[in-house]
Amino acid sequence: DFKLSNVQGDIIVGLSKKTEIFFFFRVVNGTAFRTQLKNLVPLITTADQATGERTAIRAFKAARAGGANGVDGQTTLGEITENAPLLSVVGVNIAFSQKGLIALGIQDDLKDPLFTAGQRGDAFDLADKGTGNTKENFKPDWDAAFLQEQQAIHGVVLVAGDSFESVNGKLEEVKAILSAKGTSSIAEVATLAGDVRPGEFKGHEHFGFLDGISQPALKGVDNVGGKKPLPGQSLVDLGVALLGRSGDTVKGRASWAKDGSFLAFRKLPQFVPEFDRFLEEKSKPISDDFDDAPTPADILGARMMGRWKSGAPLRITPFVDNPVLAADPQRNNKFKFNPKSQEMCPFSAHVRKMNPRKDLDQFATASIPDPVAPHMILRRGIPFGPEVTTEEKLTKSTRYERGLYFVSYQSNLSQGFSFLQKRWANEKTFPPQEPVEPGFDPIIGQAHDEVRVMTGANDDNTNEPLRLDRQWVQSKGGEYFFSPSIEALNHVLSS
Ligand code: N7H
Repeated sequence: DFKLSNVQGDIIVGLSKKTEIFFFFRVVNGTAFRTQLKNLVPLITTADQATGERTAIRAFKAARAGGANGVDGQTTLGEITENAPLLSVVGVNIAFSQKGLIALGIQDDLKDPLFTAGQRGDAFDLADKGTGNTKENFKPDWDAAFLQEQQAIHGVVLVAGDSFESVNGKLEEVKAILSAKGTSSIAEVATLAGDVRPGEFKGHEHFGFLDGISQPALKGVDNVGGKKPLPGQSLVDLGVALLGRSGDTVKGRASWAKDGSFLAFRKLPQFVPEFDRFLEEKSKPISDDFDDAPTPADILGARMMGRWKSGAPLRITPFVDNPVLAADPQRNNKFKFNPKSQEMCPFSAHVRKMNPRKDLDQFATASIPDPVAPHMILRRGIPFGPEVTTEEKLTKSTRYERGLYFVSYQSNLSQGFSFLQKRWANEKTFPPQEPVEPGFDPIIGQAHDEVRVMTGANDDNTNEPLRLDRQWVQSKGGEYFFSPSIEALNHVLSS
């Protein structure tokens, strides 16, 4: 009974995004909102529409390249954004916080305690920066929009597409529907806009690394109708992403929650000049003199990430970048780690912490053959903020806020985003490698009052610890949302 047309498009396929606006709102008139939402549903981009857009983009690209078709099943951010301006594609999705569901009169418990409590309630355990040293008295250092108590965020409209004009135009359409007949059912809490980076940096996040390479493939979606996962791509149960599907182990959820997904939104500013300065100062001098020898700073950055900026994985090419390999979807994700060694890629490297391919095989069981699979998330973020200015480069300090609007989808927040942050990124002893302590994820690992340390940064002496002077990614808040199925939007949330 599974239909892509019943699932919001950002969850399963991903909306094509060169620009994306996150419009955070509160419901001020629940009755009016329920009526107006009914008229909004036809604007919501479903997963089958999003698939159609990708196919069109791929065909367009193939035609322009003069024949060869793109690789099916996966379109990189770069591929989409490169062509989107000529195709004009705009998508809309909507999701609700627990307080939002209550404002609509929905009393059902979705059985996800982190969603119920809201992200503010998880901030201390995520080890976000803030004041107070207990969960009870903790006040995170977040942007005001995410700290509102009286004016709490009830929902978010995501509008993504090829240009700010088209995306903004679509958002105006959405707002008009939600204020039809002179009754505005919502009030704006905050509007945030993200942009894919310009020119040669498209698809790369602000530290410079290519993003969006590795995503899980979903059973029943990515392995049917002639499609198959890319080499190295994990094929996971549909229920890892969608509630009520095989692999969602939570029982007793309301039936209307089926085919919805929890959306974790995080505003994650990145301190880029400071990051670059660290790489320059702390990398070990090298005397490599072969063609294309990377700089010491590039080597250290790659060891912290587990991939070169091009996207090429260290596990395949540990000493020198390989942009050709990086650009080949048949090869750029086809690797597993050697659980015994961090010579080629540090145990704590961001991509190894977040997907410890083969490192956890000792924990495999008959019912969970791949212990990483239940923790996989669909990543749908977008960078925000301007390029680093010359002045910032010279002074090596951040003046203009920039970073990542992180978005992930999962059927269970305490298995997905929240788990990855707390149990793997922030956990010094993960992956378990006694007597070696891998240390923090140098990119996103967080600690309240501890200087973060990683090992494995120096490939000549992998046990040598490296002090990570500061965090270069620092959360400014966010919220947990539920992105319902189209049926639920039509028949349960609206009236
Ligand atoms: Fe990460 N980055 O650009 O530096 N991430 N991430 N992430 N991340 C990945 O493989 C980045 C964050 C995951 O399957 C790549 O597609 C930045 C959070 C997962 O091999 C790069 C930030 C969480 C993967 C980045 C950030 C994750 C992944 C390699 C914050 C979850 C896939 C590209 C500002 C809690 C791993 C790729 C795999 C990959 C970056 C945040 C999770 C380059 C800048 C908060 C699961």
